[in-house]
Formats: sequence, C-alpha cells, structure tokens
Amino acid sequence: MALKAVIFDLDGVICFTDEYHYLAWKAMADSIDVPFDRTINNRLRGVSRMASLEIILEKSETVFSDAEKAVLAQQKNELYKQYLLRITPDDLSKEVLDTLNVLRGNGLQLAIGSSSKNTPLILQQLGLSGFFDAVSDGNGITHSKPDPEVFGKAAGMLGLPPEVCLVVEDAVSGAEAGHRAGMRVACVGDAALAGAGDYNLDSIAELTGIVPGLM
Ligand code: B16
Ligand code: MG
Repeated sequence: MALKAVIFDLDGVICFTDEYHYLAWKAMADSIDVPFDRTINNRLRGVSRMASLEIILEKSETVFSDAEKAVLAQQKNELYKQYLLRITPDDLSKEVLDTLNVLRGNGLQLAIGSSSKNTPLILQQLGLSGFFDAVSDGNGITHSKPDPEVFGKAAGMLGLPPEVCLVVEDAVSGAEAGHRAGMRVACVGDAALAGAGDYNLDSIAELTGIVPGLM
C-alpha cells in the first residue's frame, strides 16, 4: 500500500543521547560497584529503562529488591535529565532536519515512536516540540520494543493502518517492533549493519531517495 507516514525512533535516529545514557548509567553502576562499560551500554539501545537496569545488574553480586531497583533507575534518570539540559537546537543535524522537511514536503505525516519517557524533554531541547504529527513514547506504553505497541499507538494517533507506515530505527529490537507492528522498516546505524531493515541505510538522508518510490 502507498506510504502515508514515517515513524521515527528518537535516540539514535533523530538525536544521539547514547553518551549521556552511558555516563548516567556508569555513575549509577559505580555507586553500587557493578562493572559497566560501553560494550554493555550498546546492549541498552532501544531497551526500556528498567530492562536496561536488569542488563546492568547481570554483573551484580548483590540481589536488589524491586523498591531498590526503582531507586537506582531514578538515580540514573535524574543525572541523565541533567545531561539532557545540555542539548540545544544546534544538536539537531542539518541532515536530519532537511530529511524531515523533504518528507513532509512530499505530503507524508511524520511521527515519533520512542521507548524513552524523556521524549517530551528531548524534543523540547531540540526545538521540536509540536513539530511531529504524533508522538508515541515510553509514557504511553506498557510493553517496550521489541513489542510493537509504541509503533501501533503512533499509527493509531495518525489515524492510519500499519501498512502505510514506514518505521526508521537504529536498534535491532526497534526494527523487530516495527515488523511486528506490520510496518515496513528502514534502518540506520547498528540495526542497518545487522541487516535488520527492509532498507538498510548508510544515512537518514537516503530516505528522501527511497520514499517517493513507496508512495
Ligand atoms: P528513558 P529510543 C530508548 O530510546 C533508548 O535507545 C534506550 O537506550 C533507553 O533506555 C530507552 O529509550 C528508555 O529511555 O530512560 O529516557 O525512558 O531509541 O526508543 O528512542
Ligand atoms: Mg533508538
């Protein structure tokens, strides 16, 4: 079916907050003497906050209660939010902004489908509050990627069936979520290297070459 909307993952596609996630999780892990490095951090891409904590605690000799885990996750998130305040509209790349504007100019609806509960803050920092036709994020879902819920909700907000939506993702779990939602998937970054998408791109700008043929 002819494409009508593109649903973008946020972290790793529209912006790059990996380093801030890493620094905040590292501080949390150091505080409980659990080893944590960038290799483990890479496993957290597209994964929800609590699932990320469980991955980090695989290396812990201490068993934490659910209440203690909630405190650890909050500790990480408070520090992460401090880092997010450093983001400015200058951190939105020209390539990303140009791509969004070209796709919208082609008549497509644009949405966000992100696991992050910090999506509103990140969009605000980037100067993108109110830019997207729909924002589906970690605040409105009960199951995180690879569950398709976040993308299904985005399509629902747009009033469109999944077959007319293209998901853009950087995480393999996100690509799986897009496919399970019944959508076509274009990948960049790690997910593209893994060949997880129907289209595996070197850069997001390549979307402007592919999308017109799908409409
Ligand atoms: P938060 P995405 C994901 O965002 C990140 O890739 C992942 O690393 C993070 O753990 C998750 O959001 C939850 O983020 O702690 O801010 O709710 O890639 O789905 O846009
Ligand atoms: Mg991502």
